[in-house]
Amino acid sequence: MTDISALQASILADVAAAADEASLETVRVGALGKKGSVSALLAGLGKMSPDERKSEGAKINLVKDAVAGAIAQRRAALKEAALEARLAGERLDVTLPAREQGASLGRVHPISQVMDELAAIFADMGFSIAEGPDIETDDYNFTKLNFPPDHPAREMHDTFFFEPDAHGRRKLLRTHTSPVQVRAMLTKAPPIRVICPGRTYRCDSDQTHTPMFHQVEGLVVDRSSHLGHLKWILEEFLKAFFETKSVSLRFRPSYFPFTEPSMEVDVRCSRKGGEIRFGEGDDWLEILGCGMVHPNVLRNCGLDPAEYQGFAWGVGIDRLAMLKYGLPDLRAFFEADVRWLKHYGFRPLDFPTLAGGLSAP
Ligand code: 2U9
Repeated sequence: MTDISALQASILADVAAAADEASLETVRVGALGKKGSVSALLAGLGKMSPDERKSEGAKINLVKDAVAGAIAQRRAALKEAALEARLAGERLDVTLPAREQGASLGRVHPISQVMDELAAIFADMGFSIAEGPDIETDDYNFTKLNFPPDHPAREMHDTFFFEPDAHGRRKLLRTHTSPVQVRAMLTKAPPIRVICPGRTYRCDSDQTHTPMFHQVEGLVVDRSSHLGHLKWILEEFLKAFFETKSVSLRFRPSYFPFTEPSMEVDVRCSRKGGEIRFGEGDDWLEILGCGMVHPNVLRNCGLDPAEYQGFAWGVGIDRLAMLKYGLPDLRAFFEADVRWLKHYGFRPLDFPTLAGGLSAP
C-alpha cells in the first residue's frame, strides 16, 4: 500500500470512528484543514516536475474527494442519529389520559362556553366568525349604521367615549358588535354569512346590566335573502342552543336604526317552579331582536340595495347563559371569584360540538 493510500485508509477509519459531530470536525481539520495531512501532500507538489505534479496531484485530489465525501456522509448519519435520540427522549404518548390535576382544576367560563356553543351551531349552518376592535369610531358604531346625528344612543349617558384626538374625533367603546358586520360588508363580497360574538360596553349598571357585557350578532347578505330565511335560522339556532326538539317564536314589530322592518322575537316557554322550559307552555320570553338590513346601511357599506338584501339579529350572550344554565346574578360573571367559576364553570375538555352534545359531556 502506497503512503497516499495508507493515509486515505487511516483518515477514513478515523471518520468512521467519529462518535459525534465535534470529533468528526477534528478529523476533518486534521485531514483537510490548512495544516491537515492531505493539505500537506498538496503543499509538496511545488517541489515536483510538471509530469510528477500532474500525476501526484490527481492522486491527492482523489484522496481529498474521498475524504470529503466520507466526512459529509458521516456528518449526515450523526445528525440523523442525534435527531432520533432527541425524538426518543422527547416522545409524548398522546394516548395517555390528560393529567388529572390540570384538566380537573381548570374551568371554562359560562360566557366562553356559550360562545363555543354558538360557534358550533352557526358553523354547522355555514356561518363564519367575524371579529373587530372593541375601541371603535363614531362612524362605524353609529353613522354607517344609520343612527341619526342626534340619536340619544350617541350621548355620554349611554356610550363610553375617549378624549377627542388631535382632529377632535372621539373614539368610543363599541356599544354593540354591529360595527364588525359593517367591516365585514366593506371587506367581503356577498354572499355574506357571519356571526360576530364579542364584548360590548354601555354606561349601565344594575341587577341585570353591567357596563361590559357580551353580544352575538348575525348577518346574512345575499341577492334574495328574506324573512323566511331569518325565521328558519333563528328557529334552528334556538332549538340547537336550548337543546329542544321544537321551538315556537313570535315576531313583534319594533324599531332599530339599522334594520327595516325591525322585530323583537319572543320564544314560547313555560315557567314552572322557577324553571323555564322552551318549546312548550303559554308564556313568552323576549329573547332577541332582528330585522332586514336597512337600505341606507347597505349603501353605507358599498352595497346596492336594489341588488342585495340582508337580515341581521342580535342577542345578549350573558342573557343566553343565564337562561340556559340558570345563573342567578349577572354581576357575579365578572368578579373573577374562583368559587363561582368552580361551581358554574365547564370542564375544559368537554368542548361543545353539535354531534357530541352542546352542554352535556
Ligand atoms: C348591521 C346591520 C344590522 C343587528 C341587530 C338587534 C336587532 C338587537 C340587541 C338584542 C339584545 C342587542 O344584546 S342586545 O342588547 N340587538 O335587537 N341587533 S338587529 O342588526 C344589524 C347589525 C349590523 C350592519
